[in-house]
Amino acid sequence: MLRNKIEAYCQSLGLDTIGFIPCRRFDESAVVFQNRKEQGLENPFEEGDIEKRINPFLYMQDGKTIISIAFPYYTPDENQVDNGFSVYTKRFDYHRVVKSYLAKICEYIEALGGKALHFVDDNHLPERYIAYLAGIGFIGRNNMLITEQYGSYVFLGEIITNLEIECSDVRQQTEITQYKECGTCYACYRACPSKALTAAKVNPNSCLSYYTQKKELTDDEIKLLKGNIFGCDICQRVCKYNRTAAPSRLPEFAVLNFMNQEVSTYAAMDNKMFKDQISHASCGWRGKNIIKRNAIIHLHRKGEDIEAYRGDSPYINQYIERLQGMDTEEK
Ligand code: B12
Repeated sequence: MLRNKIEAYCQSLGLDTIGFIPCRRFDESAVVFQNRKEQGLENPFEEGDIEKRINPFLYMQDGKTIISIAFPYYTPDENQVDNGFSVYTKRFDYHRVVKSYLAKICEYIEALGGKALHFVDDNHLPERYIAYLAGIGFIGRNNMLITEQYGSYVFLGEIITNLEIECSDVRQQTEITQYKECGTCYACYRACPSKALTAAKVNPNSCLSYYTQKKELTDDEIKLLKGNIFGCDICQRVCKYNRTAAPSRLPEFAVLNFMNQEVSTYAAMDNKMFKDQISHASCGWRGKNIIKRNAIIHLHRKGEDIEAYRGDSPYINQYIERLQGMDTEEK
């Protein structure tokens, strides 16, 4: 059976959380995306054109099956410095790592006689929804796709193929927002400092992860950053399903030494350090100055003198001046 062959090949690469759904339009998602748009909940990093988000045939006209694959990335490491970088940013750029695995699986599918296209984050399809339908995991109140084995510390990648492959059991869409697996646990709602997660709505525009990536921050947003330099894991750290998460077996996701340094190193980062090191990590795509700015905010919050980090960049200097007139200190 094709499915067994593909699963066995993925297993040989160390990937064991895989699901298959028929390739179809996600018309039911259009309503969800339209409602969010109207409520001002669409995030600037999301695709605004709904058709591109719900129609996989735009990417492969004769697509028959979508394969969803989870890529575990958490590795416990006693020597980790808590420096404000979220778990995923301390590793090699996941787009590149995940793509390298998906490209091998596509080659395998092509050898079986099919066409195959792979995606990670670079398509506009709803990756969590697809993973949910494919049985990879469930959606938690923290909005994360949570797997049984690895908790929520997984990236999601997909392959569209024109091969007809036996699919996973169809899951009920209505169950998504019932959060059955979370039960009476509301730890993430309580922990989220900016109340991006509440019973009323999930608002990605007030997610701290988004603040760390935003070009311009208001004073309130600066005060709320809570020491995060890139990404935010607060809602994942408090999740009970992550307490027992199995470590990733993918060697590419080992912690990078250059992402495990003291905060002052990033506040003082020059172009060479960015180019040779940081640009290769998952936060690299956002450029040097946003990371540098957030590191300086982190130090100011700790009560440190940030004057020494002034340099050639008007953007950084302007943030230093603003911070010097503000009280951001950790209370
Ligand atoms: C934009 C974006 C962000 C934005 C907005 C996040 C958000 N809450 O939507 C920001 C920058 C804030 C962000 C943060 C993070 N992100 Co992000 N992000 C994306 C991106 C590019 C699009 C997400 C999107 O469309 N959001 C809109 C909302 C509505 O969709 P969603 O929550 O992703 O999925 C829901 C809808 O699709 C809905 N849905 C769709 N159709 C239908 C139909 C019906 C009937 C129903 C009921 C529901 C439904 O069901 C899903 C579950 O609720 C995806 C990649 C992708 N193409 O999907 C990665 C992605 C979601 N991010 C990812 C990660 C890892 C993160 C962070 C953990 C990084 C970090 N440490 O800071 C945080 C997590 C924050 C959080 N708690 O959600 C992973 C998630 C992996 C996982 N296990 O869930 C993804 C899938 C990237 C990847 N390829 O691995 N992200």
